[in-house]
Amino acid sequence: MERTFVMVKPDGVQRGLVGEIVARLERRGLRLVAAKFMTVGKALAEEHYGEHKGKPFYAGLVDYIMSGPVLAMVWEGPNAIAAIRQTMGATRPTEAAPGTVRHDFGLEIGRNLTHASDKLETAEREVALWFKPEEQVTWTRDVDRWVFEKA
Ligand code: DAT
Ligand code: MG
Repeated sequence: MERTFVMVKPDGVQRGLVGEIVARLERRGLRLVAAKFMTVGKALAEEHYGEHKGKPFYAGLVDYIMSGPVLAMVWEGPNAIAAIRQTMGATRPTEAAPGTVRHDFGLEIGRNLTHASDKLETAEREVALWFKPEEQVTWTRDVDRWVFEKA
């Protein structure tokens, strides 16, 4: 079972797509572990996107995630990292597969609606950056055995 960090970015919130995006992850069978609706301060924004520091789009990216409230979440499931990246689609919406969030709702790379951790090491770092251990809920669902081979 993997845990991964997911965020509906300010454009997704402003456009009323929180429910749509959460619904897609729920329908996929993933299990919600933590969520908070919040505005992002500069220190957190810079730390979150630290791997992109020095790139030409870094300042714009930091401003973008500070530009309005976001929904920060942790989701879990078998292969949750790859599954959620797939549901979100490629970084550039015009390269995202039809049926993905970024394809279905996006046009521009700087307004690509969501963030999702890209690998195990990043997921561990990002989950810990955004959520304290006590904010993460460990629980089971009656349906788990119909979704997870090993519940
Ligand atoms: P992802 O969000 O798919 O993990 P990433 O980690 O490579 O993509 O980049 C983080 C964000 O930075 C991405 O969602 C949008 C922005 N970004 C990435 N590459 C960019 C580029 N070449 N020009 C403008 N913005 C870019
Ligand atoms: Mg990334």
